[in-house]
Amino acid sequence: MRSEQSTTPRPEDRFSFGLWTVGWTGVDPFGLATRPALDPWEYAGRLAQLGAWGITFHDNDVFPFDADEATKRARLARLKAAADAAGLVVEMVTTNTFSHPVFKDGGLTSNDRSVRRFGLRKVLGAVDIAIEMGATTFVMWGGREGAEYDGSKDLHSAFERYKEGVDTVAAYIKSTGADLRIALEPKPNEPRGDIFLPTVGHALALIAELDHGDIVGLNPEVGHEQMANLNYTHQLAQALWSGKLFHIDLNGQRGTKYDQDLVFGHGDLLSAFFTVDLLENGFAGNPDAPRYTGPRHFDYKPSRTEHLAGVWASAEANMATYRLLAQKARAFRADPRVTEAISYAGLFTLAEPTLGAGETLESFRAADDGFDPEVAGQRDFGFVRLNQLAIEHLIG
Ligand SMILES: [Mn+2]
Repeated sequence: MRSEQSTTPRPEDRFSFGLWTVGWTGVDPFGLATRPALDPWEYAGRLAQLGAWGITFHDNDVFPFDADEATKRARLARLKAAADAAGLVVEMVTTNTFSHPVFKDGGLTSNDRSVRRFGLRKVLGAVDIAIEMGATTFVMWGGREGAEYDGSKDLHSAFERYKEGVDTVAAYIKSTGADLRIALEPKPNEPRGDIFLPTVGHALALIAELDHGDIVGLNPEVGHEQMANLNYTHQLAQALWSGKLFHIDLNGQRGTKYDQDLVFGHGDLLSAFFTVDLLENGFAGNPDAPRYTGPRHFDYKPSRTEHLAGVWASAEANMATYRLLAQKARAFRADPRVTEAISYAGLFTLAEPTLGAGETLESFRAADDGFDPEVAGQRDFGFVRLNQLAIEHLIG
């Protein structure tokens, strides 16, 4: 039963928003701004009124690229004071290494070494801000780290420089003793033709090569994975399994097209249901498996057709949709028909190791399990019935 109570956000939901989300004025490659720009503390205050628990920002969401030190300090202090007064947590800070023309070929992997040195200093400066704000996650989205032309980069050197950059930032964070971890955010393309670390899997592979990879994990975004035609819930699952799901960016995307940044659930709703099911209920066949415990962070854009009333309505829509899906996912798991269907489908037996405890490879290969492939081939898994139960809970 839908009620006002059921969609009202609560602090324990830990909903957070980037200031650049509600702060997007609607500028796109084809059109001018459709809304006025407010000050960052105005967005923060409004998000708190709507029931958000936290905010996040890029350095240049708060002060201009060319701001002097006094301006930076004044604007950061004003935002922090507004957040504190509203009871908002600044849970994540990140760096803008994509807007200014200097970053047109990347911040950490530009072919121009002087740009890389400038970019790395800017990222380290944002780490200082993150620590000052008490943030626990530092996102690195390398939106301009990439290429349009295969001949324009020595790709081996590009990966070396990406590793050097992330390792330098991670080592600096460790040297400060701050409770802060890096979360890499994969994206396949846009703004570059091909962005390095296009998917969760690519980012995990880079992390495995780092000297300081222990404090480096992932910030997977719904739309970024779906732009690559990948299954977002699977990407979250593998990051969790790897102990690397540090942060999430929730939004909506409809298939393999430009980055839409729709409200969460306004793209692939069934995928959003199973994403929330994983986040709220954990893995269905293995209650002891790792769970995501971080904020529910939204990285969306209010469509440029909306004015300010629509901006606030769309921010509320993210939280309401999440809460509705969480209620439905809980009801789904509590349904005895679902428990039976999950068991019938074999999810619990997948948790059992394939080899027996202490079983040697020699005895395993010689063993006669009495297995009959013709009989096993006739097994019915009931996956469709299980999926239909999800549909019934989702739209019923
Ligand atoms: Mn994002």
